Amino acid sequence: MDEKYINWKTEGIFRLGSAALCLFLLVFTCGCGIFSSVSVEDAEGDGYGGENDNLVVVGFSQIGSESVWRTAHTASIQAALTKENGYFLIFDNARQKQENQIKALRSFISQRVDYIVFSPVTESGWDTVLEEAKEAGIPVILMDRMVDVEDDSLYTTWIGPDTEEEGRKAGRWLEEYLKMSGRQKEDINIVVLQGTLSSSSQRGRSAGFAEIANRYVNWHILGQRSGEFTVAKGKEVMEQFLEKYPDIDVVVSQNDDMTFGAVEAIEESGRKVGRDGGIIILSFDAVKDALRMVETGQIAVDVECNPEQGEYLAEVIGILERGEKLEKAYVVEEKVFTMENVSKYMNDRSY
Ligand code: GZL
Repeated sequence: MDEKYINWKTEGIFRLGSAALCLFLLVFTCGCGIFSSVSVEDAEGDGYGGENDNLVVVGFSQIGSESVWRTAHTASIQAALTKENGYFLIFDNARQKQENQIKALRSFISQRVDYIVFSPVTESGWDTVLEEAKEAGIPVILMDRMVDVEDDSLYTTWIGPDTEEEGRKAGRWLEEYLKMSGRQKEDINIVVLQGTLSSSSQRGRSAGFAEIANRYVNWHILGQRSGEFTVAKGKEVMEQFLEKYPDIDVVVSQNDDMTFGAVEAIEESGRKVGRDGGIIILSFDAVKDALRMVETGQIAVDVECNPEQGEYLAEVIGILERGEKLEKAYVVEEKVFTMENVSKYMNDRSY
């Protein structure tokens, strides 16, 4: 994909995003929902005509609710696409199944929504349904994860993280740490908890980290297995790794939820985590509970993956509504958190 990456300054959007997200959480908990967000079934039932005629109708197929990050991602989009902001949001939770996403996309097409938005659970298998959306003249906006299609006219644009760069950032941190601690010549035994296999996030983080790891003959990736981005599976796989590899030095865990499970497994096995003689944990997402573990030293580095993409989506729809020039890709900005810098960001975190 020959994309022009645009790094929108997220200062303004980020602050707005956080405020919108806090509003969402406040309103949602008091039960006075402000969303026109309905499920696919409800929308197919009585539709959204009448008083909603002047709203921009968006069908959004979300992967599921497998992680803290995913919940924040969903909240960010629901907080941006409110009725007050001029949207009618039809939301579907696919529960990690591609067939549920394809069903939802077909439902959005039959309801003639104005825009289809989805985060593809895995990269392949989308050509047919995207052809159908193209035939129906409905723009498709990809969010978070990417599809692998021959013809990139099958989607209008993509908003998300550069997960390959995230993988490189983790590798570069480890490189630097080993140098600073005089261990750059030591044999380093590494295991990798992969995210959902064949998702662009898993493939990107794996490729980016491997690009750095392949420079060092003394870095040994002993095993890589999918923890499916969840706490439970992450713990289960970590227990298997501990059983099989008695001398693990580093765990690369491709999201914080798997990290929570992995740290539990490591500590239950009697081993420690941390830079002072424990297993070094490299994690991704940078959700608040994980950043607290960076502050305590249990997680050595957490590479941010920014889920607050709702404001970016609203900006992109605005560009399309105004018929202005649109880029093929919009990359969200992301930081790297370590014990040295994390505290100054803790109050900013809304997820
Ligand atoms: C990343 C996103 C991943 C997160 C996980 O772009 O797709 O999915 O890292 C989430 O927490 O489940």
